[in-house]
Amino acid sequence: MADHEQKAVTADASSGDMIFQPILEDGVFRFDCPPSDRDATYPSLSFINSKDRETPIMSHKAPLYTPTFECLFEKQIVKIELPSGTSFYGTGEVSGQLERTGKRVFTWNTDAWGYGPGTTSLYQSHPWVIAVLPNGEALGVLADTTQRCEIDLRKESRIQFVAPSSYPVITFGPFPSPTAVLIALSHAIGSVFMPPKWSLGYQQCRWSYDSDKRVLEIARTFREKGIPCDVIWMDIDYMDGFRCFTFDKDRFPNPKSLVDDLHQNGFKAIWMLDPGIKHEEGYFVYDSGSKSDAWIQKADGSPFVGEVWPGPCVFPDFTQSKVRSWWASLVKDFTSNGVDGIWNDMNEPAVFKAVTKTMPQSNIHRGDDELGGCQNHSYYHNVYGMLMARSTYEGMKLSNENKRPFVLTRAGFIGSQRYAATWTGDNLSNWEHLHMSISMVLQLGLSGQPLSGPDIGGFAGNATPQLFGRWMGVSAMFPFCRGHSEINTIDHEPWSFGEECEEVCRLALKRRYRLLPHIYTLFFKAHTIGTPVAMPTFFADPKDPNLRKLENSFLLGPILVYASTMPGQGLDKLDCTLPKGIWLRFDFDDSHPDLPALYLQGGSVIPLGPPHQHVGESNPSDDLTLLVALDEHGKAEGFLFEDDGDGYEFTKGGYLLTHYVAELQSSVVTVRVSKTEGLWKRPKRRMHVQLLLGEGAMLDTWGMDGEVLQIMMPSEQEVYKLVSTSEKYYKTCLENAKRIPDIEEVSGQKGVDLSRTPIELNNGYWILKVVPWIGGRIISMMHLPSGMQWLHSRVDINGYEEYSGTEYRSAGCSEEYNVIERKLGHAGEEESIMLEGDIGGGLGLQRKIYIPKNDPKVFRIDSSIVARKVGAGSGGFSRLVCLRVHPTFGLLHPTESFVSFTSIDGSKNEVWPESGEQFYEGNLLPNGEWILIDKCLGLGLVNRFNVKEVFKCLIHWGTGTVNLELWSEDRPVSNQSPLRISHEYEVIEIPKL
Ligand code: MIG
Repeated sequence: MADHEQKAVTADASSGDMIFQPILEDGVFRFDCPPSDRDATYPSLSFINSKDRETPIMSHKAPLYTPTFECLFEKQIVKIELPSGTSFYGTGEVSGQLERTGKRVFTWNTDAWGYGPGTTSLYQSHPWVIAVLPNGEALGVLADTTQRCEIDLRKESRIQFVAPSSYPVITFGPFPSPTAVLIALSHAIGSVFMPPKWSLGYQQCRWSYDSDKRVLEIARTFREKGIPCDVIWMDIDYMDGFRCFTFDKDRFPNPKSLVDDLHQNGFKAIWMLDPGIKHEEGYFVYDSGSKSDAWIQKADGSPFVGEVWPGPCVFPDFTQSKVRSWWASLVKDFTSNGVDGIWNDMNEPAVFKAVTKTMPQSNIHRGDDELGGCQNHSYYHNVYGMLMARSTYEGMKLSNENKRPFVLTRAGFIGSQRYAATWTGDNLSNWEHLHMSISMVLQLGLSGQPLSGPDIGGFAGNATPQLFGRWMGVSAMFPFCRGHSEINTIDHEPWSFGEECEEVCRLALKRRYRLLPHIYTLFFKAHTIGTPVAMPTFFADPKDPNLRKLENSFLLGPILVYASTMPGQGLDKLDCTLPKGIWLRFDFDDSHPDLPALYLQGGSVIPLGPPHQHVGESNPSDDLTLLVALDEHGKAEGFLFEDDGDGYEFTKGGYLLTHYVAELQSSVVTVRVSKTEGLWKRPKRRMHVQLLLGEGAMLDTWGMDGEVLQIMMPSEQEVYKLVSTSEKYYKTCLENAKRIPDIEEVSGQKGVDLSRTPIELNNGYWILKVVPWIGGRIISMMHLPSGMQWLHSRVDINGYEEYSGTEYRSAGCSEEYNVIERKLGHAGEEESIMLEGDIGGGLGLQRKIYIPKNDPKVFRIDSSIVARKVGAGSGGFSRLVCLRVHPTFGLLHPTESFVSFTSIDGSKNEVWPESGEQFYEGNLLPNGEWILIDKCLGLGLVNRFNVKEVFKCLIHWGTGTVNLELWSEDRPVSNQSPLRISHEYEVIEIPKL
């Protein structure tokens, strides 16, 4: 940087403490940078009432923590320093560990197919952090900007946001607990819409049930097999040529009658609507949208056309109220086909054949003034999905004021819970993703969105029986519970993985249905008060630092769910860490090693219903069960919310909220109604009280709901006996349960399943996951110091692979490796693995991957094609072969990534995504190294190689990916002349600005 530039920067820079104003309620503050006028900030899109952010309130409190700011290069950097021992959460829909310290994410809604634990931008944006202080109090911090925002939690006890100037920062608290922070947050951003009760049942989806016949067959099978289910989903293939608001004439000739059939059997139907509208004259949606000038524009004012499923598409500009009404009226008409819910996909928005995977940032949205007015796409990108969901929600509401809309959206922004539920996108069918799904659901809940869940069983790839069963077991306890799978995977229904898995799924879902009155009550509270539904375990005792990183368990209200996410390790081998206090295990006589354990917190009462097949089957006069766990003072309490399960009568008093209490006094436990609310009369029904004693033991009694019930507490000795008998019984149940066989374990010989289990190399700097599968894939390259996963893929596609041919996915694609040697050292020792594959014609592909002891920052790969038994007839030479190294790196910031190198002839090169595919040979070949640079992260991945071995280099930019390929020359090999390429990778820091 030249001197004069340096000066200009310094003069321009401003920094200091942010100034505050109390807003909303006691303990909530808005902070701004003093030199930038408060009024220069854009309107809030996160707040339910954006005026609340602009309106100061009277308060005598002053903030405890004041953020500092710095303005540099039109970026506003905000820092908050907190006491050491603070733990971070939130940041919305994020993969990886639950406790966020050490992590950095970027809010930029991205179609993140097959994401990994290190992916820094997924489908939704929540510029929001909850800091749990050492004393258990919590502070919430919102960077209220729609623009790309870096949330940097890499430094212990420090939050840093970086986003374009100017934006306000809102702090909530410190309040006494993280729950109190979430309640206060809901006053700002609104709470979750009240879900119809059926949407809390199990839902079955796949891409796609592609005919009405198949849909009905799936529905029938659920009923025949006695597996509860409420909803069947229609993915994109129901449409006529992917045109939204149409139905395929052959496969879905009469949607109305299909839905009637489904309804008759107690199922609801949900249909997909994408934002990409086929650019085709004569198609009614295109024509009417063009007439109302509804499309997002390019910088030159013409409609932007981008490719998605239907081919060339235009995109509704949901930032305009006029366009939202237009869309809502289409939705309204669509709903008359008996549509119960709508699924909004691809609304990041995702665009094919673009390296950024989305539309150009220079596109123009002519947004409403109250949203920020006319702006380019970078301003509205992160809220596009939320505004689409909002418009869809409004359309459903228009069609029937007396039904609650149900919308599921893939993209979202903090605040989108007002309109839609969400799921965690295109995950992978593996154990790591099963594990991550717990934290992801929890983080969304900590970021204002309580209604979420993963694709159960995993979207991409085929599940194994045990993985599927376990996933169902955990997910049956998640707020949103839906099985889904990608096109071309094997069947992923609960009965697709053998009878043991089917039984586990049946048990898991029956549990869920027994708990539905409880889950529904939690949602009523979430909707009316803003309390969370699924919470991390530490919520039970935020002061206890030992709970803050627990990822295998979570709370569903006062229920603690404890799951194993390790293959082969069932519940029987799990050591549960429970919060302090009383936690009493219970089950429905359904304990199984592949299902999670359930505990009820002392002091709670929860309502249970009978195990129905679907929500519509239940009615108010069903027997009610109360599960009671007394606290150390012999007391317990809890709620049951009941209403029509749909519609809005509940807002006019049409409901019954019952507060039950239990109390132990002189050896008698009395259970009674302490308070009720709402106009509904108490139904005449029997009530069963089950008093938990621990280890599954219980005492019970029957009576009528509304009356006082009593249970005699036996002597301590007797209680002890009951508990130990029950414990023994539980152990026998677990031992005798029919476990789900694990294919990965049982197939002892080499083969598909065995070789698909990754081998991990880990030296504290790099974690590499290698599968000796096609191409000898490295499926994950995680660099610990930067926290970045440079490459991640499925076992069967992409990642780092090597072929013995120049054609991509050629015959070479069948090159399967065996592990022939493996040294997994302890920290500081060399870690290595040798792989070998037979490529026919007497040739072998050999590869050694190792992390040298003296240089742990790099890892090396030596590969060669060697002659093993080359026939004498050919003079000891093989056919022509080429060794092709083919790594596919994931780009976290496709617009800010490029490849940099100096050629042999000394020329310097920067290769950006626009260049598509480029070969370099001869003097233009990189001189022994090239670097993949991510400007946004300030990091580069260096790839060094021996120029004598490399004949050609290829850069190929894909959709959010880049291949940096090394090709050997193309020649025959003999015993004396193998083909070889040795290369290594290292991560370096690149100065950021
Ligand atoms: O480009 O509609 O995440 O759930 O099945 C893929 C097909 C489009 C992505 C969604 C997935 C859905 C799929 N969609």
